[in-house]
Amino acid sequence: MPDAKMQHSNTIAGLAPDDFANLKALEKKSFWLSSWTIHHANHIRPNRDGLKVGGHQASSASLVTLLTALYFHELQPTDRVAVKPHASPVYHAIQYLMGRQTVDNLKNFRSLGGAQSYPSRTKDVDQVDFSTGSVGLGVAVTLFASMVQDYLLTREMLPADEEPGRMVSLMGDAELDEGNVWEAMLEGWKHDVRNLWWIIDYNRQSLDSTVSDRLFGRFDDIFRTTNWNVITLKYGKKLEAAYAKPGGDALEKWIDECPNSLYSALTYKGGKGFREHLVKDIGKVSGIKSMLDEHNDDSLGELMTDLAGHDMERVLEAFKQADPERPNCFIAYTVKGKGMPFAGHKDNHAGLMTPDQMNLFRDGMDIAEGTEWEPFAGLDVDTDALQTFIDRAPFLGLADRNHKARKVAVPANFPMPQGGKAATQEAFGKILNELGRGDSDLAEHIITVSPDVSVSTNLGAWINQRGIFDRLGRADVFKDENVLSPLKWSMGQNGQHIELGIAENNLFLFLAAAGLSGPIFGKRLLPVGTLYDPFIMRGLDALNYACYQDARFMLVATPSGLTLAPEGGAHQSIATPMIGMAQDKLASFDPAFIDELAVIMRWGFEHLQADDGGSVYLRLSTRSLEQPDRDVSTIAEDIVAGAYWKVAPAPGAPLAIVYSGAVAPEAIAAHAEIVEDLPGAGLLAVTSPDRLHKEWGSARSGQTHVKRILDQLAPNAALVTVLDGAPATLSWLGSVKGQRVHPLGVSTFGQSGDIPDLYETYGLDTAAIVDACAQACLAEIGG
Ligand SMILES: Cc1ncc(C[n+]2csc(CCOP(=O)(O)OP(=O)(O)O)c2C)c(N)n1
Ligand SMILES: [Mg+2]
Repeated sequence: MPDAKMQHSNTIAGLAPDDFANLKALEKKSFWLSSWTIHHANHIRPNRDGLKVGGHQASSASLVTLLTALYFHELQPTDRVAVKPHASPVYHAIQYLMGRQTVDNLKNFRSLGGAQSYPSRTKDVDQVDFSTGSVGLGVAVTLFASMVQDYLLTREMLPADEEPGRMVSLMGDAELDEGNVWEAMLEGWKHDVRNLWWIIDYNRQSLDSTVSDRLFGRFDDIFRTTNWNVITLKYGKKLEAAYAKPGGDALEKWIDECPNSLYSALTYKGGKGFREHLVKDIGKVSGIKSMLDEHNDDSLGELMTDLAGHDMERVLEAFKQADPERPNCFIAYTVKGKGMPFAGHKDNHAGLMTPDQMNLFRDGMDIAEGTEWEPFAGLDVDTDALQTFIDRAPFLGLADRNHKARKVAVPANFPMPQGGKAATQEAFGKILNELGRGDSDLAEHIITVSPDVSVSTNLGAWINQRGIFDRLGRADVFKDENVLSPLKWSMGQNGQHIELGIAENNLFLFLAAAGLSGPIFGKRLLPVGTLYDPFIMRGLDALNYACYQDARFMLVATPSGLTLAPEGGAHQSIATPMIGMAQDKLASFDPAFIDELAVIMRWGFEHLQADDGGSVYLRLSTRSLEQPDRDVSTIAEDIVAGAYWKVAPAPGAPLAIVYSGAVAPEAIAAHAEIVEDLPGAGLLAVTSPDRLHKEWGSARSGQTHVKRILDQLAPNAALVTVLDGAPATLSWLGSVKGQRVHPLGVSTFGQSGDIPDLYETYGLDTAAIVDACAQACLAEIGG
């Protein structure tokens, strides 16, 4: 039987020589097109505002070989990729060659409607799998996507005959400085993550300079400690051949020990610089002199920078070493700006070739002037065969990479917790629990997730119903040992709750991945994530990232505000209502009563699925309030639109108290006091400052919900607004009709106390509201 070596003797890294030549041609073309796209945007396209356009030629050059190998050969239709943000031009060039991107978009790179600076799911036309931009986040989201895929696979929600996809991140080495990457790694380890590839573009440079040698020497160890399969792609075939010759050991030792900064500087200087150092350091070692004599400066420079991340054969071989049952980390040594005049220069991050340098570069690429955008200009392979090779790329097997997942039915009537006194947080738990009892479509598709605050955010009952997910299953030791607990904590393959460690970035990145489950995996999930409201700020960039990708999830933030009185200032959120207002693709609500919450949650599960919908943020409270006895259906639409009259004003009334959230009792009490003197005063409940403002802000003219509401007051009426949060959240209401606003709220850090003390201290109590009403009545318009 012929041995494996014999069988493959006619192939290069498993490819027929012609295919390999095609891949090399596409590598050259992707390199050219990405460099040219950036050059065109900066030097050729008219510039109207004088601002630097930018683009990253050096960072793109670094990843050309790896991206070419992946897209034209390695990637399968079910694989999903997050591309290093500043390698966007290479990504778009490759999609162009694959027929998924237009030349016009390349010409318009970084201008309105053109290819985006950083790959974008929502703004690019070429079906980006995961957006990137804020370094570290795109890396980690692949890990959570892999967890989501395992969830779907384990629960038999994906076709059994389909190969699971690999979630691939192509990352810059400096992305490893972002703590969120390590947070994700630890979480992934706990969950036995697999089908995951992180390919590190190890060019040993960041934005400002070269990166520290000390830390980077430890990375592979850290990965291995958490069960990653680490594959290092260090030297290319040319260098390996040189190492096999006399003096090769000394040469290899010299490169291995060369500090990052020196290696980068010499890469920039070229062969001459390397020669000087090699002669000085190891020139006397037998074989080195003849090795140096074999090379002129150019070819010596080529040899010394022959790193494996630029060697197609080595890259293809390395991909074969992946282990599907473990996460894989490829440390691919590369040169930032490889093949460019500023290769290795520490300042090359934003470097652009000058027009003269570009002319030389173009000649070197065998491209005639005027043929710069032609897909196959300057290539010395048969172009028909090349086109066939591209068309055969397995990656293209999925024509539309954005699946259209079916909608999940949302019951018309939602569970409505009853009871005289209740808090919104408690009601949230009850609503989920009620949903969890049944076997509705909705309950099947909800997945809850929390960073170690499941119990304290009231997910306990739901977890008891539906279980914690673990793809391998883990026993509930406390239960097995008969230790009594109201909470079941066994983890199994049918669970619908994902328990994360305390790391809010991980929560939001999980929500991003699970919230994209429909388009990415073809199976819609409705993720509900809980955390304490103030800690939204810990994961804010990841939240923003999730929204930017149009991931759909329900964020339940509780407890919130001063209402969390004994917990002290560090736990009392102030700015979050304004975050909720300003964050795109996130409809935020601050309900006071539990029937409002039920209405909002029902609507929310629809909104999560609407084409023009988005995610939903509920700011809840542990404060127990006396609940109104009413039929909420008559005001359901208003609750969702953002406001309703709790007590309608007399037509043309001079004053209204406007409240949002858990300060309702104080607002109600203050209103009861003032109507004695001002019988027509109104009491307005604002359930969503965000939705109210958004509709008003986007309607340049005409009626809006908030206008209709405020029309009922006098044109010069006073609005005393109050919420347990930043007062600016409601103070804009004065601009709707030009009415006067007296904004109450929390403007300074909280502290421990009980609600009466804190509300008095921060001016949210009944007396403060009544006082503000009195002042408003006394004040002259414009006074
Ligand atoms: C969160 C965040 N902070 C800062 C930046 C600005 N920035 C863009 S790229 C970069 C460094 C990139 O270094 P590396 O990841 O090694 O990529 P390379 O260009 O070397 O391939 C920085 C700091 C960013 N994009 N995101
Ligand atoms: Mg780098």
